Amino acid sequence: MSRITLSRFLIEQQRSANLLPAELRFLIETVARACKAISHAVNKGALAGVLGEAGTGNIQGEAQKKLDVIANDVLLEANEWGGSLAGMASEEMDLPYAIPGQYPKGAYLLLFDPLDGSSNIDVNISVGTIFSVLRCPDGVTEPTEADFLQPGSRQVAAGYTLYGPQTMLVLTVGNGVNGFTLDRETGSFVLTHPGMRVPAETREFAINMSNQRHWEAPVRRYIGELLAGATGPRGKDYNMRWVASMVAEVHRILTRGGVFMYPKDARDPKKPGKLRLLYEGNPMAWLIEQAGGAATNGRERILDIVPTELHERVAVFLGSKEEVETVTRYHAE
Ligand code: P6P
Repeated sequence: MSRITLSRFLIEQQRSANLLPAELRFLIETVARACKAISHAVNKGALAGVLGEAGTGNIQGEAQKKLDVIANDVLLEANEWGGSLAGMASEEMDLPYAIPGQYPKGAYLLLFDPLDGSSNIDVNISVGTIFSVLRCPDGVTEPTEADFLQPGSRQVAAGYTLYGPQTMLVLTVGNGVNGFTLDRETGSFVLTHPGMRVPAETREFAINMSNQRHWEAPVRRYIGELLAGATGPRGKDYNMRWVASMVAEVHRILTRGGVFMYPKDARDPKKPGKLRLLYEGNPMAWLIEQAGGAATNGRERILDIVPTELHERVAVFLGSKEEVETVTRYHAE
């Protein structure tokens, strides 16, 4: 059977599902090309002198890794000239990135976490790029922060590239989730995981247990039941995973099920969570829902949240529907 590359897949989506205007197809291909360059840099690691701290910080108050800055620059440079975008926003940049005047503007806004999980870089554990595409409001050619503050339900494309044992790009444009593996010999992303689905039930959960004393009561109740296993109300034993790289956790859940949680905690009651809504929560929530799973902040569907600021945080409970619905129900009780 002939291999279906990302380019062919997108062309066929454009023809069949009419979900992909040419400008959006071009944007997705450009993001994929940038991720290939990031994959190359990540894989070179120490050999290219790209490990370790950049000596700078970002708006999140986090020390930037050299590869955070490299990945961010690769995505900006790859996407600024193509004519698909009116603007970009990144976890690594305080304000939105305006398309330089010498380039044509387009109808879309691109948001990304250029290298999620970068604390894992120096210890050679999987990291990833997360991206989300919104439509720029009609008539806006110089988007401001307000133009990015759209609920995740308005995304037109979302995905991630996981830099793991394989480099894989996983994408949705609103009609399911498909996974592509990078063939380094030809430089193509090849369709290897068509129609990814999240099983409704699971025996695997992912949470950073060291934060347990800071969780709200519904989360402590829910996790307590998982830990009680077959002796408790859930009637089955569970296993736990924590990679500290959201892209790796979400990929595992899209591949074999599970539930991923990063609850808000009592250390900073004003902060609704650790993860970022616009370029982590929203794209991952859409992918999970498109694959038959569920994604809430414990109280409401993540994709319904109307953002109030670009780097807004969010609590995340996503994955196998049965589990997400249970822990969300506990918040309401
Ligand atoms: P902790 C990575 O920094 C990240 O944003 C997600 O990719 C990951 O799931 C989470 O934070 C890990 O957080 O507190 O366990 O280091």
